[in-house]
Amino acid sequence: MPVASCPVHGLDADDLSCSIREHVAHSLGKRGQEAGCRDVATAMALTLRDRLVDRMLETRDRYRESRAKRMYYLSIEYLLGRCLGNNIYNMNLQGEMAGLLQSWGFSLEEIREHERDPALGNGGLGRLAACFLDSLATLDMPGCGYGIHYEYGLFKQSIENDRQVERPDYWMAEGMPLQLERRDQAVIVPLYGRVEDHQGPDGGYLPLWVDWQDLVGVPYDIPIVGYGDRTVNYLRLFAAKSTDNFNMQIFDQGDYIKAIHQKVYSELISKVLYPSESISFGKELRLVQEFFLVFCSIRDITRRFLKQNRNIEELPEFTAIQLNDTHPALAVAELMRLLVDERRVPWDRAWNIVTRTLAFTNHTLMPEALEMWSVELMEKVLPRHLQIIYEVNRRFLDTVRASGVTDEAKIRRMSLIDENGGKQVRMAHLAVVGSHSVNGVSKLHSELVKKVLFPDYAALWPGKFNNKTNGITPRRWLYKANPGLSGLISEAIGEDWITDLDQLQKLAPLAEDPSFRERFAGVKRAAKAKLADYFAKTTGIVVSPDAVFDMQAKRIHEYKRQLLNAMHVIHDYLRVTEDGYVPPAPRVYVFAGKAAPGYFEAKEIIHLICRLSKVINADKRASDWIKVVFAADYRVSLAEKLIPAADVSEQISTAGTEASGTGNMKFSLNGALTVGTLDGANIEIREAVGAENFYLFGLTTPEVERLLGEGSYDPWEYYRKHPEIRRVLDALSAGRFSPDEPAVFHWMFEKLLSRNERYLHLADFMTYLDAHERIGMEYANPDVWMRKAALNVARMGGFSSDRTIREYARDIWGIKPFPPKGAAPRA
Ligand code: T68
Repeated sequence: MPVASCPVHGLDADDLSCSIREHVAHSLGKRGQEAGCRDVATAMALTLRDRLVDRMLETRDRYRESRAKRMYYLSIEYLLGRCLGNNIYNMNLQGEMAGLLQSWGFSLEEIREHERDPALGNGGLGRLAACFLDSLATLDMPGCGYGIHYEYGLFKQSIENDRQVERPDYWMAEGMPLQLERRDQAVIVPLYGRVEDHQGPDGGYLPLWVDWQDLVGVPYDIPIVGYGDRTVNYLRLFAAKSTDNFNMQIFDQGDYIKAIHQKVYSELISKVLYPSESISFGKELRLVQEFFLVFCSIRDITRRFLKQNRNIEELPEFTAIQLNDTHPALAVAELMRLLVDERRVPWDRAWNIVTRTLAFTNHTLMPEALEMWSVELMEKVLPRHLQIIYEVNRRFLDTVRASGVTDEAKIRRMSLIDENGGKQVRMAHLAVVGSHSVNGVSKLHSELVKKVLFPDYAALWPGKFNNKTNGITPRRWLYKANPGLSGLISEAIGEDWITDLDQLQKLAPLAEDPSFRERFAGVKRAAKAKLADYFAKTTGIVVSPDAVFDMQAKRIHEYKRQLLNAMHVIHDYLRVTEDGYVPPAPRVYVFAGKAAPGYFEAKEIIHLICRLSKVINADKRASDWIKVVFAADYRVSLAEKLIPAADVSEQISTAGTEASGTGNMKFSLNGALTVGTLDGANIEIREAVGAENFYLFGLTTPEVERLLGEGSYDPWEYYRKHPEIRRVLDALSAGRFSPDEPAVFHWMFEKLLSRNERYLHLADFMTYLDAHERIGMEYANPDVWMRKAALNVARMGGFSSDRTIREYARDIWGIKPFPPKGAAPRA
């Protein structure tokens, strides 16, 4: 039919008002006066969606006409956070929307609180993917995301009897007005079955994957608008549905029930996000999820490519695919299968296409997180892919041997198949061998990827390995989350920083200006007062905005060392209550984060923090000086409340364990000072903001490696030598914070004093105390403190995800910006 001739939806207040009221009437079926907050929020989202879809079609045409090379980001997780506010800010409609809402008796903030966070991710990896989508669209780059449309996102956390309780997160309970269902582009996904050997029409070997079961992947598109509303890309999430083959012959009730079971199983595939970010799961359903993502995405990508280009051999000229960790690493085998089996491309040429298209990012060094799948399971679920992996391995090991390697131990180490015990496919090796680029996510991490994870590969292909230090989008993490600070910045240096974060440097001279510092301090205090209200409302705990807000917000994990922080809290408390110590400034210790449901130690760390909060907040001798808050259900929208109010950011992982960290960047960009180790991106943050504006402590990575390597770590030595350590550990083990269950934290005492305590808490404890001494002293002098805080903001420009995306685009993807006609490319 002819193209719609109605005008593109307008963006002025009258158009918006008209459209919102239209949606209340015709999409929600309500009269204006019946519409409550939730209805208004939905109608606003639909109103914006109309405009986003116009712009999305325009963007698609623009890319098509320029035959742009595209990048597809494959990630099993996306932590988008709420979309409504973000879209409003990126479209610069906050003034219009706030005005309209006010005239109807609502506020933008209360409306935004009605949106559920889509929490389709665990932590840093999923949030990074979301920041990248924002930057790609802002930079007008042809890049979109592929993922899974989980029905249940990451569990909701509440605290009951001082312990974490998990509840399902049915995030679409109120619908997801922003998404577009694309049933017409559904994909049929084969699984299980077996391979039969046949001869193809060309006489060559033709393996046939037969007797497979199928399910359907239905795409849902979420528009991703860049800042300034110039480009709208999208995130495509696939939901698993059963095929409609119910009209098959059913002979008896048993067959019918079996068929229904099959349907239930199909729909299980996208039912729930696995709730851990640090262990590999080894579960069949997870393997099926990974394949489901890969199959649907590769199908979609090649279908799209073939629509514009007949010659599949040109795929790498027009397509880049980034694998976000190993979860989508089956893409190597699936793209090979599609090329070799379906399109009959000879193996060598197919391999060339695959390796020029794919690139891989590693996000962890933790051995327990490295994915391996048993050969047995893979043979059951993906028989043809297993064959392909074996063939890739055979050819790869031949080339290794041909390059002169004779050391069989080395060949075994490099193999895609681990044969120490039951045979397993090493997904990281598959990803490295099948990609033209392998990157880590901070300078230190990228070095360790070469040295610790893949030394043999790095020797074989030194040019393949590179670094792309993570970044965060300044739109969500400063412009929208912290309107106070962002207003102050724009007043001082204009608005260009929003898309060119290096402009923040212009604030550096202002850090020397007492009147600017005063305004800066005022903004921080206002954010703290607002958070204090939130705490009072949600936890009943009353805190003073004049205290130091000291925060650790991230997943709970032993390597991140929330326990080190908790030990410091105990130390502080005992000093005040037993030694009569008077601190230079009161402190509020804020903790937030979820523990994987099966991770006992992490859950007990939450339990300890909640007990500390109860005991300390109720103790009159301490409560003027120390408060402890555990902010439940950490998620993107809570991060947006916490971060603007932080004075101190705790980035205290054992050196060499945190790949990068991105929370560290968000806090520092919002004017918190970091207390941190030389780990991940902390190192680069410290270089950028200046050593004098960062509280460093702890062992370095080589020192950690030495202690662990030699097995010479002796925690008892620290215990004997330092009365501070003794006092804290003895209090823990004596049940001081758990009088009803006196032995409940004893395991911590034992573990912290065990020779194989991998995270070396006691080795770093005394220098950690020193760093906090300095923090206390310097905070008490607002001139000194606010200068440091302002310099942190001024010098964080390099940590914009725009910078990261430009580096990926230039070094790995070979994609360029395609701004709309007449618009200048971003700086
Ligand atoms: C994080 N990894 C790193 N993993 O821990 C963090 N893992 O240092 C880094 O800044 C961030 O990635 C971004 O690069 C994760 O978040 C996961 O979430 C994850 C999920 C499933 C399985 C394994």
